[in-house]
Formats: sequence, structure tokens, C-alpha cells
Amino acid sequence: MSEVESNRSGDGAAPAARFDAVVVGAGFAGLYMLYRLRQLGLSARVYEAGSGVGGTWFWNRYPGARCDIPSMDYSYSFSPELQQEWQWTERYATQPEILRYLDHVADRFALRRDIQLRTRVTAAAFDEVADRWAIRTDDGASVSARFLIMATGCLSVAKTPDLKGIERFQGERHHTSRWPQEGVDFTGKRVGVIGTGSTGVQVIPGIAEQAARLVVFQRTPCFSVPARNAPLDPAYASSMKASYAEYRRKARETRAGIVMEVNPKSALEVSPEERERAYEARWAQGGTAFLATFSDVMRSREANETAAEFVRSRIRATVRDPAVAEALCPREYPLGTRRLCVDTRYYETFNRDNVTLVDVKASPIEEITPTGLRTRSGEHALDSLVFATGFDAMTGALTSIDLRGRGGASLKRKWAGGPRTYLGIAVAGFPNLFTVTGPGSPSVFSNAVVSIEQHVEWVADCIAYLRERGFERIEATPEAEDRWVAHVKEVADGTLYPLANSWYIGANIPGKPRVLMPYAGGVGAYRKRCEEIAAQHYEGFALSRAG
Ligand code: FAD
Ligand code: N01
Repeated sequence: MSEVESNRSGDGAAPAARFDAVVVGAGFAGLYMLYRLRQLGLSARVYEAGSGVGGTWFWNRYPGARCDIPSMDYSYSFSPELQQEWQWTERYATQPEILRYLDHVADRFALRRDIQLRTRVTAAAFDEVADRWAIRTDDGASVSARFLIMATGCLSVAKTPDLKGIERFQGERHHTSRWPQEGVDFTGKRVGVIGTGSTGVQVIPGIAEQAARLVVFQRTPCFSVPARNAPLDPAYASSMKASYAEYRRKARETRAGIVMEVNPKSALEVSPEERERAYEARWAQGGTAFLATFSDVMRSREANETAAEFVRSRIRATVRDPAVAEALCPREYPLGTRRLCVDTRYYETFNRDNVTLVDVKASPIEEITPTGLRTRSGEHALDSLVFATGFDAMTGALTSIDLRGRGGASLKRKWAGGPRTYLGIAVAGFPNLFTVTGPGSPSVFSNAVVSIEQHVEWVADCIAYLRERGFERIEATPEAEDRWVAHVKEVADGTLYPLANSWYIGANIPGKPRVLMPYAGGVGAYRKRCEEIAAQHYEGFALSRAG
């Protein structure tokens, strides 16, 4: 519990509440972090901007929202009881079901009493004399904590493009990640959706079924594979549960935090017939395991092109109008270098009479008018506009807080040329600050829950280590950070990712530095490195006692 009440005015009149740790965010990461801090007997407060827990699954309530990692993998493993009790109903759970799960976790582990909702952390500064963080929130309060743990999410800052005339639009407009809790009724409406990434691919089929007309404004076509979603087979769920611990252990050692069969063959060493059969089999199976059809799909441009051409052939076979099919075929980047989408009847939706695809690369958006959207080739009358336009990913949530480290140094300024971290978990110059799934860690290249659990456990172990030995401060050294940043870049340069204009490299935000932000070295290898560093008494970190 806090030692004193928080100082609401923040004017120094009353001492601020003191915690061992403050956690920012109450999604998968923040909830589990709080649980672990409690286990250590520490006092902690979680601040969450939303009016409920759940993070991604609280905010993204658009129709069709669901995970694309199978539910039995995309869930916590830390509590054997929890994973045995909880029953997922579908192969890929819907947003309401995942939110119910996270609400259940908050209740089951009695987490809510330390979570303050509807409160945004706006600033935090490290006090070098006290070795503590002073943290300010948007309700005017300030508190202090020994450790500050950012569980702010990689995809939590919604991005709406700055389109001319947007404020004059007289219809409804919604960003998919700020969807009204009461839902939106599109019955009888003319709806425009901007964006064809993972979100667009999920929201478009649902809106098409309800709306009178749907116009999809596509700038860059995506590669999408079928989900083959279905009710979860109880026999499969039972067999998974019978060996859950072993399965989870294996998942932690994989590249992406999920057990999947990786074909060791090259796409280029097999006959065209064998290649086609292999892609067909993965297509029939559904999901992101398509990327593992051959070992070199994500390493060799030529191998990748065989997978890309297979998906294009499926698009052409599905979409009846050849011109629309061609417009939906991605050509500008290798498959998988922008997140591979996973869909349910996405391409089929373009066969509906009430759906129109507008290529806004060929005919750019000029303005939003009071009654619709005008592209270079004409105006589309609309009652509703849906922005499936993504996020200021990975760094946005961190740089939008005024974070000040030693000597008042600003994190935003430090990262002006791209994020710099040690392991994606710590930042030189910012003692006692931890970033869960921060840039420079596998994060969005993995089953996020596996990466979140690994970071949370590493941070909790680190804090326990410091306390047991009487250390009050831990800070990444600039040398260790430099080496890690160089390593992340070297690994990135050996992949195809830099070939795409993706949010992975910051390309979706004007002016954002082009740096591949997630670490592409794989979850298993990364975990091993983190464990070695901890075992070597936190190699690359400086630890110090009071004074
Ligand atoms: P979040 O869930 O984003 O939670 C962060 C929280 O921090 C938010 O609630 C936010 O309000 C809060 N916050 C941020 N800044 C502040 C502040 N300054 N003050 C107070 N609160 C703050 N990943 C997968 O691995 N598999 C999937 O299938 C998958 N599906 C996804 C589907 C969608 C629609 C989206 C958008 C993402 C998906 N992801 C998926 C990624 C997903 O973000 C992660 O899986 C996971 O939910 C992240 O959890 P988190 O706790 O790290 O962050
Ligand atoms: O966002 P995105 P998202 N004019 O950035 C377009 C996770 N996720 O919300 O590419 C016209 O991928 C933009 O076009 P372009 C997952 O990690 C997972 O879809 O800039 N168009 C693009 O088409 C995912 O990767 C699931 O040319 C504009 C789209 O908007 C991440 O979240 C589901 C535009 C944005 O695509 C983000 O996905 C949902 C403009 N001015 C999300 N500005 C799962 O299924 C932007 N666009 C697990």
C-alpha cells in the first residue's frame, strides 16, 4: 500500500504517495507485472488511461476483431490453475472473449485494488538524489516510485491521418482502436473504410454485411491468409491442457513464441509441383504458419516471391472481377515484411455487389468533404468513415510521456534518430526504468504474450536481485546499449524486413526515423541472452547503492 495519500495538486504542499513500483498500462503486460510485484511483497500502483483493464482488447472493439495467434497459445502460462480453468471457445478468440479473459484475470488475482483507471501518466523524472522516479498524471497528482515500469503497449497510440477537411465531415467517424463501447450500427449506411492492414482485413467483411454500401480506400494492398477459424475442438483443448506445461516450454524456445512446424527445405530446392502442394497444404491449414512453409521464405527474396505469387494466385482465384483482383495483389514488398494478415472471407467480400475498392495510390485522397471523401478521380458520398489506419507503433506511447532521466535528459530527444535500448528493456541514462516489450526486443515479431511474460519475469527477478543485495539503482551502460543497438541492426540487415515501408520501420508516421524497431533474432535466442546477462550479475548494467 502507498505510504501517504497522493499529492493531488502536485504543488509540493503535501508529500507525494510513495510506491516501490509504478506500472503504466493495464493490458496483458501491466496486469502480469502487478501480479509479480505483489508476489515480491512490493507496493505498486498501475495507471491506465482507459476506463477498464485489457489494453489492446479494451480499445479495439471493432466488428471482426480477434487474435491471429491461436487462443490456447495467446494466453498467460504463468498460472497452471488459470490455464486449466479457462475455456476458449474458438480457435482464434474474439475481442469480447479476450477482454472477458483479462477481466477474469484481474478479478481472479484481486488486481483491481492497485489499478487506477481513467488516469494517464503524462510525465516522469528521475530524482538522482533519492534514486526514485517522480511521476505525474493527468488528474494533477504526482507520486514517487523506486521503479517505473512501462507496460504501455507497442500498438496503443492510434493514428488518424491528417486529411484535409476531416473536421468538416458531418457523418460519424471512428478509429478502429477507439471504437465506442456500445458498438456502431451501420445498417442502411454508406460507409468508407480507410486502411487495409490487419485491422482493415478484419473489419471490412463485417461492415460489408451490415452496410448499404461499403467503399474500401486502399493505398497498399496486403497479403492475407485465411484463418480457418472454427469452434475449438474440446478433444484438442483437453489434449493441449494435458501437456500444457511442456507445450509452453517449447513455445518459449521457438523463433516466434509459438510451436509450428517449420519445413527445413528451401522453396527453391523443390520442384514447382512440390512447392505448390506445400503452399496449398498451409493455405488449407490457415494462419501465420504459412510463413514457415519453407525455411527461406523470410530470408531469400527469390524464395519469398514463390510464396507471394501463390497468394496472388489465390486472390485471382477468389475475386471474380480481374481488375479488382489485380488491384488487391501486393507487389511492392516481400510477403511477411509487413505483418501477414489473417482473415475470414476478406477477398470474398470484394465479390459483393455493395462493396467497391478504390485504389488511392492511383487516385490519392484529396480531402474529406462534409458529405464524403474526394479522391483525384471523384467524390464518394458517405454517412460514416472508419479509420483502420494503424498506430504510432512501439515508440509512440513512450515518447508521448515527458520522460526525463539523469540530468533531465529527455527520452524523446534521445530517440530522435530512432529508439536506443539495451535488450529493449532498459535505456542508458534512465535508471530504474523498464520497458516491457520495448523496441529492440522480439515484441511484435512474436506471440506477444510469450514475450510479455518473459520480460515481466526478467524485470521481477532483477528487482528481487537488487533488493536482496541492497542495490537501489540499476542502469544500462552506454556501451552495452551501443552494442545491442548495433546487434539489432545487424540482425535486421540480414532479413527482408527493411525492404518494406511498414510500421515496423516507422514508415507510417511522417518524419519518424526509419529503423527496424523489433528485434528479429527470435524469441528463444533472445531469452537465452537475457538469462545469461542476469546470470552474469546483470552484465552491461551498472548497479549502485544509495548515495
Ligand atoms: P496494450 O494491450 O497495448 O496495453 C497498454 C495499455 O497502456 C493501454 O491500455 C493504454 O491505454 C495504456 N497506456 C499507454 N500509455 C499510457 C499512459 N501514458 N498512461 C496510462 N496508460 C497508458 N499480438 C499477438 O501476439 N497476437 C495477436 O493475435 C494480436 N492481435 C492483435 C489485434 C489487434 C487489433 C491489435 C491492435 C494488436 C494485436 N496484437 C496481437 C498485439 C497486442 O497489442 C499484444 O498482443 C498485447 O495485447 C499487448 O499487451 P500490452 O499489455 O503490452 O499492451
Ligand atoms: O494498421 P496498419 P492496423 N491514406 O498500419 C492505411 C496488429 N493487429 O491497425 O500501408 C490511405 O498495419 C495504410 O496504408 P499504407 C498487427 O500487429 C493484429 O491494420 O500506409 N491509407 C494501411 O493499409 C498489425 O500489423 C490483428 O499505404 C492510409 C492501413 O491504413 C498492427 O496491429 C488485427 C492512410 C494501416 O495498416 C497494425 O494493424 C489488427 C492514408 N492517409 C491489428 N494512412 C490480428 O489479427 C494509413 N493508411 C492479430
